[in-house]
Amino acid sequence: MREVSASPPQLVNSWNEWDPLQEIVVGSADHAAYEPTEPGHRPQVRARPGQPAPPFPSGPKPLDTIERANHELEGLVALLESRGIVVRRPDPYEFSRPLRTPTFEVDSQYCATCPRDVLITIGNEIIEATMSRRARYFEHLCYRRLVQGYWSEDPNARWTVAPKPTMADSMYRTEFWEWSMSQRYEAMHSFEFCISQDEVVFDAADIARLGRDILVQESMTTNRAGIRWLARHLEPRGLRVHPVHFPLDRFPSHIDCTFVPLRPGLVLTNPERPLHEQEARMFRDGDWQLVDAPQPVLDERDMPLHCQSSKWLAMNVLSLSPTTVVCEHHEEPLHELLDSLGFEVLTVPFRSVYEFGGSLHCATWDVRREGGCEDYFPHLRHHQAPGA
Ligand code: DAV
Repeated sequence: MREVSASPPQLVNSWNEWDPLQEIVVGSADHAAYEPTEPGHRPQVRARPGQPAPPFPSGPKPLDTIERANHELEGLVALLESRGIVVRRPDPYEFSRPLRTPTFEVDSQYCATCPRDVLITIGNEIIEATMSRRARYFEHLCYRRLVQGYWSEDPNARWTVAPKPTMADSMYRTEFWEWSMSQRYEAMHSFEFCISQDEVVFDAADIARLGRDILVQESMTTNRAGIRWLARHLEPRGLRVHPVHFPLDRFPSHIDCTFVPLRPGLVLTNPERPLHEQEARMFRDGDWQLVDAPQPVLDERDMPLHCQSSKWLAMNVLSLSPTTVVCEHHEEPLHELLDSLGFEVLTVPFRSVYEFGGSLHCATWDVRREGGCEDYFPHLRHHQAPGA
């Protein structure tokens, strides 16, 4: 007689940004290329004072740049493994190759350093984002072997691929890049950026998970149709999708340098990008603390030359549990703040990864954390989410 087999493993389970971490994917800088100029992105070298900015490079990134980033990524892997966390890595992919689809062409692709932008775990479901930039259209391929594996081994895992947009010229507003600062200021409250509203577009990193409540930032990488798609997909499962806006951020892209939930009742916020007054109500009414991050150690002008993210990568931290956070090694003012809030602060150097698209939260994708779907905002019980 056959023995009754043990219950199948639960491999895919993550409901929020802070529950105890068990399994995670850490990105890689292997075969990365400089991001190309395209309608959804205009990379620029950071001009040093008194010097004109040279043109942004193209083609593969230099080997020593890649090696430095990989070294720091390995440091993160070692730290996570020393804490008993299972770490997986993406498959290699040659990013300097051009891409040609029926609706667009682009000279090269980017990298597999930031799985956070591409994939998100919501409970037992893995969602592959539509993506918003041409050079990142096929980035999911670096993670397909892993996703396929999770899906095969965990019979409860769900795997959803969001509809791929055309990324044709018509999907973008190229004039966005020519707007003057005063035009941007005027446009601040209309939340119109470089992608139009015609197709479903979102990057996974515009989403923050708080149990039943899912925040999605409207941005240069996520439009209103993208948020509607997520709401229609998730709300029948009992989740509440909240579009969120940070009116002072004129170039918003990805929520994790702006609004970073750390544990039930506490969010690390960006003092230069407050949450829209009305949207902050759910936090105030639920007695959540919104605590501003201190100024980052690096000024904008000291950030790495080819880094397209802001100095606020400083607050792009990774939670290992509601009491343990990993921060970039040099960000001492932030370490002190988190320490005073009762966290154990672990650190790794990570600045060499910045030009590959992000810091510790961006460069990871949590697949499994302990815990289930909690309602951290019970006062919203009668909330009707818009857009469904
Ligand atoms: O503030 O520049 C960067 C996010 C990178 N994935 C910022 C957001």
